[in-house]
Amino acid sequence: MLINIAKSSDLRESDVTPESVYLSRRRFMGGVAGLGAGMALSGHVHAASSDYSDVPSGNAPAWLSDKIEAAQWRAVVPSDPNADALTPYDDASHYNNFYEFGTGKSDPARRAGDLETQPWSVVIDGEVNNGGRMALEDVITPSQLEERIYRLRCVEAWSMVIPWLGIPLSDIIERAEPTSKAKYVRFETLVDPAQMPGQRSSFALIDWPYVEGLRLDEAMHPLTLLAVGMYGRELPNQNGAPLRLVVPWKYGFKSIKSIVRISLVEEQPVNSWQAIAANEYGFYANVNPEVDHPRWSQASERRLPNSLFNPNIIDTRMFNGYADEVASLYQGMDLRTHY
Ligand SMILES: Nc1nc2c(c(=O)[nH]1)N[C@H]1C(S)=C(S)[C@@H](COP(=O)(O)O)O[C@H]1N2
Ligand SMILES: [Mo]
Repeated sequence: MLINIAKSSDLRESDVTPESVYLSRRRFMGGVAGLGAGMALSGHVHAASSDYSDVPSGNAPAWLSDKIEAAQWRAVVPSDPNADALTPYDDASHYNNFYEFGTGKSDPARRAGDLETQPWSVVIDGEVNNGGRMALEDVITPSQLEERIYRLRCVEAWSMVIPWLGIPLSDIIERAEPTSKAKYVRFETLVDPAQMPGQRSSFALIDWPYVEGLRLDEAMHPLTLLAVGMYGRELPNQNGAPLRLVVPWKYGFKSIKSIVRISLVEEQPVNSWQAIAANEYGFYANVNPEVDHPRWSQASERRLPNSLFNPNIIDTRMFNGYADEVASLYQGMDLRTHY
């Protein structure tokens, strides 16, 4: 797949990190990383785990710690150095949406801590020649882990900038060998009411499992990531450990957490939010400042962290600022109808 990542989206490390971190990082940079087929992303080799001294260390299995040590830097956040400072780890890990653990923003951090994520397996099935149930380690280790700094824009009009560690979803799809019938990818989150209190609530809106979907070309796009970590460590449970999707040009609800099943399918999947309110949430969910949600304007967003005195409201950008990379996927489509 030949994709040219436009220059406007290159980000120098000096753009997003405080100078001290940037300087200490320099000694890790060993040159330009081996880039994926035909991709023009700029990159540097560095030791990802060395850069986040204020981030609490987690409990990664050995295979994942080793992968993180060997992670490659590949910066792809569009480039406003002032607007796109990294969100502090503490905010990114304590202001979450993860309805399996409750509907409040602080519920996931308080209630997801005991989720058992080791061992973890993922079923890859549907229209594939090479599917089956795989240990997470076997899903991830054949690929090079990459660090990607992306904006995350929730449809509730708040946003963050997060350094993910993950692998391109396309790696996994290619290894599964989709058949010619495969047109979409469907994802499911774990169902385990014993561990997920939100799934025990009789008031839950969601008909579990939480489901998401992508068109196959969206899933194969080089920006689409399956994350196993953030801020140089494994994912905290509240952020979707041990495996979550990251699709930076779409509203946050597309980025499904704690994935246990990836299916290649012929028909467009119905995602959970679409099933609840199809007039409010569509299948595409591309960030679009010109198409408002019935209850929220999408023209601007609140960039975290913010406060009463510093509301930190910024303009929302088309495709969350990734238009150069992804607009061509939607050529000829009416984005008002396909919201
Ligand atoms: N399984 C599952 N995945 C989910 C959600 C959820 O409730 N359940 N919430 C989504 C929403 S609305 C957003 S904005 C992002 C939030 O990701 P974060 O908590 O890592 O910032 O996760 C998405 N993935
Ligand atoms: Mo969201």
